Amino acid sequence: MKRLEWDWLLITGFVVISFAVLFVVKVPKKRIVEKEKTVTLVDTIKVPMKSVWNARWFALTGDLKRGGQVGSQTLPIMIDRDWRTGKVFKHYDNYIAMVAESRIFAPSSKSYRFELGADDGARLFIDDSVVLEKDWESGGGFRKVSADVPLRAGQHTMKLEYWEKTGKARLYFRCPEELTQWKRDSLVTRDTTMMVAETTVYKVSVIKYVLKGLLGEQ
Ligand SMILES: [Ca+2]
Repeated sequence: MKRLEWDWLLITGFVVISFAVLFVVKVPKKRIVEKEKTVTLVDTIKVPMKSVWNARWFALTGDLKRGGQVGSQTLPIMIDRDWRTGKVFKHYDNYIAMVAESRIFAPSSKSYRFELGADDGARLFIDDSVVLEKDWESGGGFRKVSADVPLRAGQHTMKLEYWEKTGKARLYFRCPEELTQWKRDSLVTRDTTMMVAETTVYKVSVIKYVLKGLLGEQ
């Protein structure tokens, strides 16, 4: 075989092998695609809140101190219970005491009127300070007391203490309705399906890649 024929054979072989390699070798390419996906969204919703009293009842000792707890109950925030000489809680008609706690929310900074009435003794705390007291030490027949209490805007805690020794029994509490209803922010999550842009890496053979480049295809 002549030298020239060998050269052509080598060149042809080289071209054929090169194309074969180009077809086989893959190169990675990126593209952005839209995919339908389930995503979790977090929303803020307003939850209506209403104040209630979480009350615990105690036996009252002979020296007018709270003894052991005898039960608990939830009471509406506005109280007007007139037990007269009947049962106050469970089978207790005498020597019974209560401690109730609640939260209120002042819509603006100003004074709000609170009323308390009791037979025998009661007192009201707001944020751990006594703001109203009805015969707490001495007891006695039913009587109402009231006070205008300055509150800064926002949430406050209330504690109501009450005791009944003997005879008639009654408890009364009032405060502005606007303090007892408010809305609280609450986070909720929900799943929803939406189109999401996503980068996908895929491989393309070199020859197709070159041809696409030449043809201007994406
Ligand atoms: Ca009494």
